[in-house]
Amino acid sequence: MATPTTQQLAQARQVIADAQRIVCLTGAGVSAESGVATFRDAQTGLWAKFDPLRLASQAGFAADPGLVWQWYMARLGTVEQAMPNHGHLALARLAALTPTFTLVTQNVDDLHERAGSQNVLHIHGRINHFHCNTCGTEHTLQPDERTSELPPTCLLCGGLVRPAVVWFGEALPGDVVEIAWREAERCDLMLVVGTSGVVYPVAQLPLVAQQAGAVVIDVNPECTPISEIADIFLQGSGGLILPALVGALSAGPKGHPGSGLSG
Ligand code: BV8
Ligand code: ZN
Repeated sequence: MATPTTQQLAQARQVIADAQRIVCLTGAGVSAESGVATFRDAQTGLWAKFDPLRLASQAGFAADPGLVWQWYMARLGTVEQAMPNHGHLALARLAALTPTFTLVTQNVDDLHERAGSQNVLHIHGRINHFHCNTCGTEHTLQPDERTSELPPTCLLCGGLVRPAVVWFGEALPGDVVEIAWREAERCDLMLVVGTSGVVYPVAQLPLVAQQAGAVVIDVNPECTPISEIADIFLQGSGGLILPALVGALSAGPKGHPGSGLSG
């Protein structure tokens, strides 16, 4: 696998140091080094014979609510065991050093928050939040429900409880979409990490930013449709490249010639 050249890294560092408004879009790849399988790698072992697009859908839940519930409880268990990695930590540090930083994640895990990131925009929801699939009433997960064969039932209407994630065919949270698109149209830099860029409408965000004049930097061990349009494609893992990009940044005011980059 190719690694970024010193020149590419230096160019990316300068763009980051000069950026006043950054939007960062992350996908499953940023959590891979924490032991949370990516969506495409999730179907290993027990779940190998199940299509994630089917499991993560109303149709899948209607057809076999127990199977879908157990899949999410298995993923929740993995997420809770996991720890933020150097990639998550570097993004939290970059946010602290950037005047306006918006973190949009497709991930349903809470590793960005546990790394210290604030106001994380979960555009596809969160796996550790629950609500009734019928009336929407929020539900607090009880310990015994984690191992139950079937999803819990809603205390208000008796409907089935589901994780507060966005399933395929479902609308994204309007308030989050509004902020993500607005900030994408106003940012200097769109930093994309660990996404295959195949799920819509989120996969459009880097193009929205680029068409509004922002620089797009993509970090991924594999070349994806987003890598193709990126101004700078840094081929490698988030856990290695993000600290290399952010580590050099000092706490000085951003945007001043040569500032932000120590040593
Ligand atoms: C909707 C929550 C309509 C659930 C998720 C336009 C064109 C084509 C299709 C569509 C379209 N518009 C809509 C669609 C349909 C569909 C869609 O996009 N289908 C795809 C599959 C073709 N979109 C929808 O259904 C959306 N809803 O359109 O509703 C509507 C509108 C109004 C009113 C009513 C309805 C909803 C989409 C959201 C679905 N929910 N997640 C759950 O998690 O269980 S999507 C889920 O999958 C994730 O959130 C994420 O978005 C996606 C997985 O992608 P990635 O995160 O990128 O992960 P992946 O495994 O694919 O790749 C990992 C990458 O990391 C790789 O590139 C790898 O190389 C890299 N990597 C690996 N290791 C590392 C690394 N990178 C860095 N460091 C490492 N160490
Ligand atoms: Zn209900």
